[in-house]
Amino acid sequence: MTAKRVAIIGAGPSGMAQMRAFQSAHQNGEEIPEIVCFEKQSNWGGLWNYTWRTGLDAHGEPVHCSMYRYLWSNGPKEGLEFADYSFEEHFGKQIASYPPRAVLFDYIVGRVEKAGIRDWIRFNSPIRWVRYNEAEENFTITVHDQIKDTTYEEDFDYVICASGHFSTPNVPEYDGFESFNGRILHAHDFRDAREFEGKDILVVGASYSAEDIGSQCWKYGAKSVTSSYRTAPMGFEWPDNWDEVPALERVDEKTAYFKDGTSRDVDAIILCTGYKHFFNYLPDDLRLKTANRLASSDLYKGVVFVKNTKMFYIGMQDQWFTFNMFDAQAWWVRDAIMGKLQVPTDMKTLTDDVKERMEREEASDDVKYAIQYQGDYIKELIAETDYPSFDVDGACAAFFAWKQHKMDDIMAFRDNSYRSVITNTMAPVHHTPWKDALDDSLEVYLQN
Ligand code: FAD
Ligand code: NA7
Repeated sequence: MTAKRVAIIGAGPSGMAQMRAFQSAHQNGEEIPEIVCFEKQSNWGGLWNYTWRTGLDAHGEPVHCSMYRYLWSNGPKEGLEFADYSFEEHFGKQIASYPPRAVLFDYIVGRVEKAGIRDWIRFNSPIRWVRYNEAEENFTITVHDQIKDTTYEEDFDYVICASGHFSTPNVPEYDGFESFNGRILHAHDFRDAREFEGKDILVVGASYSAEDIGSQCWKYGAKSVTSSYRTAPMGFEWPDNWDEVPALERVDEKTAYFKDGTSRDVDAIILCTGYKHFFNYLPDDLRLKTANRLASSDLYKGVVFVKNTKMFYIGMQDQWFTFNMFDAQAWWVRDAIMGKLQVPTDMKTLTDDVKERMEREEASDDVKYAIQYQGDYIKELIAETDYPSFDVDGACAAFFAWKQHKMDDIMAFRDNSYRSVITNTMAPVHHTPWKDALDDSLEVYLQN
């Protein structure tokens, strides 16, 4: 019998978790399917693979990266640590709790380098199309080899979509945008906060991107930050030169007008208005359509596509937990594919599971409830596989403390430290307060 073939789309944190899951079974002497991971970028790491580019990449593909220079982890690393590869194992010591992008990139790459799975990945290989063949019960994937500039097709028994959902911007338009004299950009195209030094900026949105991009600009010398919310304010105690105002209504050449009748002159407008789940390589019968939420539509156990149970999705939820949740999902999907876990075959069982998850998510809009909800989801999945169990409630506690630290001082929450739930050691306090740490290179960050 020939080995089953599994295609993984994307070598970001989710795809890397999936490869590590299969490699770990292989390491334990189990027979695993043939794995091929297709990655459109020339390196792994997904969003964490930083580029200065915006718009189109060197091959004319939309740039995947939505991260920016000077991005530091927006939550404590104690909430995302891998259970099978601690920060201490990677860095040889415990490190401070809010690592900059380059440090986290180094960490996630360290685990897969140790696993030796880079050969499973075909880089510079965007997926163009996926088709399910009813008769053969398999998939045909069309791939573009950007180096040879050829397209080819290959067949697989299973497809795991891990292409992320924070790269295609949701871009609203407001009256007057076409005649505004300054720059208008979406968070996806924001790169270097120094561009806005001395400028009055308007940030539209009230979630993570608005908070963090506004904070970056403030840190690197923006003259003022105005943030505008549609539904509810972020509600932090902002610095003196930061005002939070109601919804934007329109702009003219240099002035932004808000719902409460106030207005102010601004030099640039940054739309921190979120992202779309966007899969232009998937036909209707395989394409996930969901809002950015904790209980995704149409995913049994949050990973199996109910309309075709040979198709899986990793990392499609809104995220409190990230790397360790992708691990929990990846181990579960591996075992479903290897027949160690049974996926129901009747539609009602599949969709009842989705419905139950959605109702439970909607039962409360309390933040702690949401964090615990996602923590419980991780516990549920890892209880069914051999992923090393860890103190998920301890990680939830780190998130609760983080939330409080943000309320205490939004420009200083990253100066706190937390205890690892993997190695049980306390992180050191970082050597420099976040607001003064202008050089955030790996070398400087690790000087503790
Ligand atoms: P991605 O990282 O998006 O990776 C998807 C991969 O799929 C990419 O490599 C992409 O090139 C590839 N791909 C896409 N389309 C195709 C195709 N057609 N063919 C082949 N390959 C394809 N999380 C944290 O834990 N901490 C943070 O501080 C944090 N900050 C964030 C800041 C920003 C601005 C954003 C946008 C997200 C942040 N996140 C953070 C969350 C982030 O979603 C996860 O950390 C993680 O990157 C998600 O991994 P992923 O593999 O699911 O998706
Ligand atoms: P989010 O968390 O999806 O938030 C999007 C924000 O944009 C949210 O505040 C929305 O307001 C707002 N929004 C969306 N559409 C509009 C329009 N049309 N007008 C005004 N405001 C709008 O995206 P983020 O980019 O902040 O975060 C995504 C990930 O990046 C996250 O996981 C982080 O780790 C980093 P609403 O509250 O719906 O009124």
